[in-house]
Parts: sequence; C-alpha cells; structure tokens
Amino acid sequence: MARVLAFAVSAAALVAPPTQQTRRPVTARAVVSEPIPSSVSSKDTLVAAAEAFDLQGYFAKKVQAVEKALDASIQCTTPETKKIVESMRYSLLAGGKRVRPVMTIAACEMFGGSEATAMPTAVAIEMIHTMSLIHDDLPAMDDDDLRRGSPTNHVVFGDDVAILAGDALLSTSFEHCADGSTKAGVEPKVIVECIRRLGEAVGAVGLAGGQVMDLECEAKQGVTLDELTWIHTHKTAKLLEVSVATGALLGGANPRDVKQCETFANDIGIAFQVADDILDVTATSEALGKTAGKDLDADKTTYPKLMGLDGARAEAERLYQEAIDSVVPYGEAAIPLIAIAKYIVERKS
Ligand code: GRG
Repeated sequence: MARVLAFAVSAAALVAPPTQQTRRPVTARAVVSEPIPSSVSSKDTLVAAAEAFDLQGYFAKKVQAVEKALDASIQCTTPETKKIVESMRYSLLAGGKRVRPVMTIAACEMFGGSEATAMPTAVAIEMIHTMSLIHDDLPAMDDDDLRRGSPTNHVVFGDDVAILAGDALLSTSFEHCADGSTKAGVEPKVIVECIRRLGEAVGAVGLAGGQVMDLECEAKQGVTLDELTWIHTHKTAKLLEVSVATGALLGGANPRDVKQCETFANDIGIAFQVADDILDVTATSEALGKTAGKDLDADKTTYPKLMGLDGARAEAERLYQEAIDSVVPYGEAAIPLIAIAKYIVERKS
C-alpha cells in the first residue's frame, strides 16, 4: 500500500508542520440532524489540515482491515465451488487501491459511525467494483489482458467462467451487505436502503447504463462534453457516490447530510475519471497496472481530447474545489475525505 500511496501524498504535505486539526484525533462527530453551520472551520484551514494529514498511514490501516474483510468474505466451502470461488477471489484479492471501501468507512466515521458498521457495505461495494472490472475487460467490452498488474480474469479462467465470476460477485455483494450489516447490528431499514442504493448504482441509471452509453459513443464521432459527463456520472461516479452515501447513512447522517455527501462524491467521481483519462496519455502501463494509451489508440472521446491536457487538469481541480465545498461544513471530521479527494485528483496510477 505504501507503494500505492507514496506518490499520491506530496512530499510537501508529508513534511508540513502539524496544524491544530492534525494534532487532534479525527474522531469528532460531524453535525447530524442539525443545521449545517456555514463555517465550522474555514475551507483554507481544512485544506491545509488535509494536506498535512497522514493519508498514507490512514490508508495503510484502513486497507489492511478491508483486505482482511475481503479475504473472509468469499471462501470455498465445498469442492464443487472450487473453480468459481478461485476466479472470484483471483480478481477480488488482486490488490486494487480500495478507494471506494475506504471512502465508505471514512464517510461513516465522519458522522460518528464505526469501521465495523461500514465494513460489510464497503466489502459489497468492492465486490461490485471488481465485477465491473472483470466484465469491462472481456473481449466483448474493452478486451483487455492486463488488470491490477496481472492477467485479466478471462485470460486466466476463460470468458465463460469470468462472466459467471462477475455475476456471482454481484449477487454475493447484496447477500454480504445484508448478512454482514445485520450481524453488525445495523437497523433493518438502513440495510434495505443501502441495498436499494447499491442496486440503483449498478443498473440502467448506474454502471450498466453508463457502460452502454460508452459503447454507443465509441462508434460515434463528435461526442459532446455533456454526453461524456453523462457516461462517467453513471459509469464511474455513481459507485463512488454510493460508497460515500451509504457510509454516511450507516454513520447516522440525516437526508440532507447524505445529499451533501452525494454531491461531494459525484464531483470527485467525475474528477476521478478526468484523472484516469489524463493518466491514460501521461503514464506507463507499468505505473498503471493496466494498458496505457488505450483511449488514444482507440480514438476514444476523453476529457483531454475535448479540453486539451491543461484544460482537463484545470477541470479536475475545479471539480475537486467544488467537491470539498460540500464537506467543509463538517469541519475536521471531513479531513480524511478531503485528503482522499486530493489523492484521487493527483494520483499517478
Ligand atoms: C454493472 C451488470 C454490470 C456490468 C458492468 C463493465 C461495466 C458494466 C461497467 C464498466 C465500469 C467501469 C470499469 C468503470 C471504470 C471505473 C474506473 C475508473 C475503474 C478504475 O478504478 P480504480 O482506479 O481501480 O479504483 P483499482 O484497480 O485501483 O480498484
């Protein structure tokens, strides 16, 4: 994990003197069910604190807990399931950045909830993300043979098993969210709402719809910025949105706070894709752990293609600023989410 984040947290941020915020533990409960104060801390103070925040240490700890929960979530219990479980575990435990589950936990903790409460949903979201990567890499979709630095699932297990492993990860995600959250003592109505949101995020107004529109636009000339943004709002941002929104819900946030979190995550989700498009043209396959330059080769419509590289960088920064405006009202409890947002925009892989 250190390798993953070492580049992301700037040297300046790591050596910055601790501020008032960073000396205090980030466990303060955010304002829940009360009016959002206009300025708990000024934006500048919070951003400075987020820059000084030990994101690398925070991520290392959270990712360790997430990896343990992912490992425990899918086990082979009978010899007949050996192959499908092997295929599911191959991709699920292939060492992604785990940005989404860490954001679920960070949002839950921002409202005073615990890591244990958020974990089953965090794991479910990583299962959904992993299934989307398996299906995205299939010959009928992006036809890629490298993912997370390893051969893609269908290269190792064949298209048939890869499709079924994706399907099994998707259905297991709902089962895991329901089962694990019940065991963690989450209120049934909150569990149902989390599962409803997960379902929506995967369907026609989520990943699947975004992917279909993406496929349609691949064959089309003159894709507009609005169309590109629709694709990525659904294909990429929706899963980040549900990660943060379910985390907030599990932490006890009221509907208005959940909405604020959605706005934050949606902006960061688009910024995530803008950064991804920039990396496709600026990073190596080795650094990315997947094939670089694919969008360029396929003449895909991307943010750099529509806005230029500098324009795309400015757009990522604009979205980041807009995103953090949505969580500034939560004061120092928002520091981990702000630091993660900064990492997403500045990441190098
Ligand atoms: C949802 C039924 C159903 C099918 C899937 C294939 C598909 C439909 C959707 C594509 C979704 C997709 C692959 C979006 C791209 C999102 C994205 C930028 C992924 C990279 O995420 P990282 O960088 O990856 O967090 P790691 O490997 O670090 O987890």
